[in-house]
Parts: sequence; structure tokens; C-alpha cells
Amino acid sequence: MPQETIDIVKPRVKRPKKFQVLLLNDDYTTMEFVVEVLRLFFSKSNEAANALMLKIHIEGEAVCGVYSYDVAQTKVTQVIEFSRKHDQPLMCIIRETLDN
Ligand code: TYC
Repeated sequence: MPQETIDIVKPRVKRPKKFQVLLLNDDYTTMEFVVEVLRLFFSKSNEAANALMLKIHIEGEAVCGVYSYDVAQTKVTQVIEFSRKHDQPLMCIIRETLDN
């Protein structure tokens, strides 16, 4: 009698990595400018932008959004270009999420 065999196949699809975009605190960028950046580039309401700006001001940094690598990288470039154009030293960085 022929023997039945079972193939154990590893799933080949991996969940795509996700990347946090963070703004960092500094002593020179104005609070109004950070609120504007959060509204323009991270689609925050005025209230959410104010709360997040204060969190960064107090804690030193905060996650402003989570995206694919390409979108996260574009946000960083856009925020830094916009900030330099307006003579603000605001810094924006990417961090890979741990819970991929
Ligand atoms: N610390 C700045 C100030 O007192 C305000 C600020 C907030 C700057 C958030 C950067 O990402 C930042 N003017």
C-alpha cells in the first residue's frame, strides 16, 4: 500500500517592515513651527499637533507617524528641507519598529 507523505512548507510571505518617523526636541525651533510641520506633513489636527509638540518638548522626542520605508524616508526629507528653508534646525529621524 502506498504511503502518504505530508510536506511541511514554511510560509514565504513576511509582513513588510514598518518605520517610525520621529521629531526631536531642540532649543531653537519655534513651537509654532513644529505645530505647522505636524499639521502639514503628518496630517495632525491643531489639537493633536499641539499635544504632540509639547510631548516632544518635554520628553525629547515622539513618534509622529508609522510608514513603509519609502514613505518614512520621504517624510524625513520633506520635513528637513522645509525646516531649513524656514531657517529652523528641527530634526526628523527614522526608527524601525520592533514589533514587525
Ligand atoms: N523646545 C522648543 C522651544 O522651546 C520647541 C520644540 C518642540 C522644538 C518640538 C523642536 O521637535 C521640537 N522653542
